[in-house]
Amino acid sequence: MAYDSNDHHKNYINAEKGIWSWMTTLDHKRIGVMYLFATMFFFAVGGIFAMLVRLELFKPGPFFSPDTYNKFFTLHGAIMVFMFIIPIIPAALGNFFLPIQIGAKDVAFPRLNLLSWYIFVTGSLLLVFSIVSGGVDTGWTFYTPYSIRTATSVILATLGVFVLGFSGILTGLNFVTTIHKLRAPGMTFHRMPLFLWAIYATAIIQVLATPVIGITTALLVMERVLHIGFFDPKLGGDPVLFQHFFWFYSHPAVYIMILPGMGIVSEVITAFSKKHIFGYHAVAYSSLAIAGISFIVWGHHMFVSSQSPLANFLFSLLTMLVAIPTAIKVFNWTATMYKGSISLKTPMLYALSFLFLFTIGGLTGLFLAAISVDVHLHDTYFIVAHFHYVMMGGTVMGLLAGLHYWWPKMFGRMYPEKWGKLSCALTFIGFNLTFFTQFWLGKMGMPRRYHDYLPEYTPLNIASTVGSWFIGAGMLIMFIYFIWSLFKGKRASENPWGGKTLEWTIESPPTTHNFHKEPVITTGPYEYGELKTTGEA
Ligand code: HEM
Ligand SMILES: [Cu+2]
Repeated sequence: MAYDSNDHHKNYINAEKGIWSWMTTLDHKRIGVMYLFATMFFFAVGGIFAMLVRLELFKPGPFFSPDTYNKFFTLHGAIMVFMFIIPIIPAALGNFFLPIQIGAKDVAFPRLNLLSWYIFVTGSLLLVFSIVSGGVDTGWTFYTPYSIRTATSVILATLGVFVLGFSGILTGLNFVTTIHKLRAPGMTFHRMPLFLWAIYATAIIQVLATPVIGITTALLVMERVLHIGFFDPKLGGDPVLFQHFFWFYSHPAVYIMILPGMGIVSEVITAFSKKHIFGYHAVAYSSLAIAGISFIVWGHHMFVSSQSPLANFLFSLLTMLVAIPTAIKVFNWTATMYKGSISLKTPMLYALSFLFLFTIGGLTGLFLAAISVDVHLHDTYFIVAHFHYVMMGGTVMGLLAGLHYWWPKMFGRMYPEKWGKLSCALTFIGFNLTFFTQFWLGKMGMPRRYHDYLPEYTPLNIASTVGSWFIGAGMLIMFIYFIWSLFKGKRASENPWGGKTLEWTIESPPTTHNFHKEPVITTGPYEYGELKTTGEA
């Protein structure tokens, strides 16, 4: 079945019919769509828990019981991190666009790809089942010794994380192999779209870091079930060891979360500025640099956990290094827009939101990397604000930029532009109301993870909760118009944005084999003709 189809009405969606054809599909695009639906569903579930957390904090005094509150924020965090933000961009959008952007028919191991999806669903079900069987109250970090001693469903939840990890590792392996082996003739590394450099760097972290969380959760389960002392002092273990293991994975994991978002922003900013990206090589290699440095900074989560002053000093210094490749990207995106012909469509609005919010998130990370500041701000709402500015202000905004950008290609239908802008505006305003206030609360000393607070924190908490309603409204509108557009949206042309990467040269939606004949690549990914001003390859 080589490139033989010239029937233009057949595409990957209607090529085969019935639920079974989806459940057994080996098509990377269908698998990407299946990931998209699953992860967006979990985004909604995690979002509902977030609204409940904010509801409790609307005013002092209990609304839910303290125990219920603990379960809400744990499930919110665990679902958002492990079932939404880590998988969604690589597994949904990466799966769909990686093969197309290198001019290939599929990923290197299509069966493994499908298996990864099933593993993902299995892990997610285990985690979801922990909700039904009483919930978990440890926080998404599962810190010991509490996680050894609590009577809640820690075993189910950590098994879920363990299984989900395999899905990520296998997807990462698949992507690294695909990029090395299946690039079309002429598609050199330096002609790859920057989204793929980001996905490549991410895949390397996924393969190298994820086994560590797998082993850590396995040890935790062994300690709970067999009472072997790894982490609990009562059994002769060391709780700080858990923190080392946990962050040895979870700091690199925050780059699993952000790098793909950065990759999307590189695509969207060039496409909507109609300009060659400024500093292609710098942006590409900074992804690899970030991936490398991400492995040697984990101790910045443990400045107050009995680390030696020397270790603290070194981790502080190394953490600050991350800012260099990060700032290189921010600079180059900004320079790309300079004198560009900018069109403020929804994807670009989300990309600009990313730029603005991620910069605040990254800069506050630098504050926290300074030990003397972190000692005061550790475990306060300042931390909550910092990581939401990077994870939601960064990754989620990048994801939504990419989702709107690629929606016409994936489903052959346009989303409604006016509603897109409205939803983006609501989300942006709501986001800042929800989380900027938390920097302030943290600075005033409000601790994180408490179900109640002192009266002096009330006004800012009210503002924060009201902000969460704006976000909720914005996201609800988006969910509705996306589903509406699947059936009623205006038909999309091949290239509604004038993009220059390979996916814009094929039909919307693509055929099962992507290309009618194998493309031969002779130019770089961002050749916007006469507006090309940087003179780079
Ligand atoms: C310039 C880059 C960054 C720097 C310098 C930085 C620095 C830090 C530091 C020092 C902390 C520890 C604060 C404490 O607990 O006392 C921290 C916490 C955190 N950061 Fe970042 N960060 C950066 C980017 C990111 C990114 C890109 C993400 C995610 C996408 C992220 C997610 C988090 C999370 C989730 C926590 C809190 C974890 C927890 O205790 O639950 N950070 N960051
Ligand atoms: Cu970190």
